[in-house]
Amino acid sequence: MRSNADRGRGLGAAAIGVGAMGVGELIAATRGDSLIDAIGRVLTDTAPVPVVETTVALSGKHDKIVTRLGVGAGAVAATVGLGTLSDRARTPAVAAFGAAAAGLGLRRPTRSPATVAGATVAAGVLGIGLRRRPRGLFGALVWAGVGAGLLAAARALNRDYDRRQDEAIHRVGPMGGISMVPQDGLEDEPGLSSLITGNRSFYVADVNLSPPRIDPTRWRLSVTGKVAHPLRLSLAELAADAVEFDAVMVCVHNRPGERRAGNGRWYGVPLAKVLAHAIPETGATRLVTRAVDGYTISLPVEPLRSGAWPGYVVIGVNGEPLSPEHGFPARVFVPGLYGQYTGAKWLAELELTDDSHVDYWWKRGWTPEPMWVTPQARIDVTAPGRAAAGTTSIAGVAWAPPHGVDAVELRIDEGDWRPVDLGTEIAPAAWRRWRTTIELPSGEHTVQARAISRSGEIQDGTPRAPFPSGPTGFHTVTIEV
Ligand SMILES: Nc1nc2c(c(=O)[nH]1)N[C@H]1C(S)=C(S)[C@@H](COP(=O)(O)O)O[C@H]1N2
Ligand SMILES: [Mo]
Repeated sequence: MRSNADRGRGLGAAAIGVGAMGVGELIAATRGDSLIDAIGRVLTDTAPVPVVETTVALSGKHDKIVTRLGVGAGAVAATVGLGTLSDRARTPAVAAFGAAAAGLGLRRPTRSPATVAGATVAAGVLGIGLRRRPRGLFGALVWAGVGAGLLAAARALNRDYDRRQDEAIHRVGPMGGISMVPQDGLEDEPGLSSLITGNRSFYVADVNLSPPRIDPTRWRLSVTGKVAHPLRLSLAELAADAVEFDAVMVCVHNRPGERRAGNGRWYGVPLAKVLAHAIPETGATRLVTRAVDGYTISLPVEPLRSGAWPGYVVIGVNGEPLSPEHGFPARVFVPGLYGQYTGAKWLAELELTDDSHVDYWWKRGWTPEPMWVTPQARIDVTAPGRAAAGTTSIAGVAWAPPHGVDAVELRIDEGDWRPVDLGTEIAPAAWRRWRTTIELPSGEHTVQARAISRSGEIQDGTPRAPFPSGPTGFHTVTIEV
């Protein structure tokens, strides 16, 4: 049985854990880095796929906060464990713990001396704290309180770095411009998603806990590997060749009805153009898109070079530079491919290589070849019809990039599929809004929507989880009339 003394020791050790974490985090934050985020990234990269998939499914858009809290809880649990060891056994265990954490700061290419220092000092504080143990509840409160204060200070320091990054992005100035706000004729439908998703409401999906910060004046895009003309391109050089295009980006985790999809007016340089400048050598079959932190997604060279897949180095969206979360200063986007396969945000390098390259998601068990987004319709609105009493207004968005949406159909209570009215198509690769008004007998009804692509693909209604080849199923909404 656990005695009160045991419980007190556990609490004391947990408090020391919070204190040590605060010290480590503050030291890392003096350089805008974070020990917690470094640990979180390693967990994301190495956790078993079912754990990652469950976290993504349950935490929705709060995945990053949930991961951070998990790291904090794990670190505190580890200190409680260390606290149960004898003094002799604990010293090497704390040292190993510290060395492992410090090792994260050495990971290339994002090496962070501040993270190494933070982890080392935190381990020292932990060792000393566990040896001398706070006396009673008061001691524990002091450790925990100081730790929490240091964590808050670290957060404030990091916010300051974020603010400076925002200012640097602001100085870049506009990137393209929505000269004409596109319209599709469904502007008067309350509750319907906007035709163009705002930059602030655009979903964020990546393996980083916080976006890398990049100085746009020093940043260059390197085009390397099997090319006759290696290139180093500045943001201004890219902007000189950029064009605007409308397209929906969809995360492979987007189950029917979810909001991990956004429609943007993007600004970018066609990859065919970049490749024409670089001149791939024979044997250059893969284009590796590499982020500043080493993350890679690769694409086949041939269809990009010929333009069969219209890919872009994107440097702006909706008239602005990319935001930090969405990959500033540049990312690769091939409309029609799931976000996970479409190319890296925070782009550092385009490397032309052969088929021996193995991508991040491939290592994680996902289908290795680039996967195309399947047609999907989402129901945004089910509301009493405004035109006549007893009617119901149903509206939503649908996508089938790159071919375009040919039709959206609804069925009520698993009856026959009936077509709905479509908004004007702004581009085949963009999402298309739709709406209809129906009359329903009072009672409870299920409404389902499906999209049909211009290439003739009909949305598959079989419910299927995203891993490993993308989700299928219908968005199903229950309404009470
Ligand atoms: N460097 C980098 N690029 C990345 C990712 C990532 O984890 N790291 N995630 C990809 C995934 S899974 C998606 S869905 C899109 C999301 O882009 P968004 O966050 O701008 O919506 O970015 C892609 N590019
Ligand atoms: Mo994704």
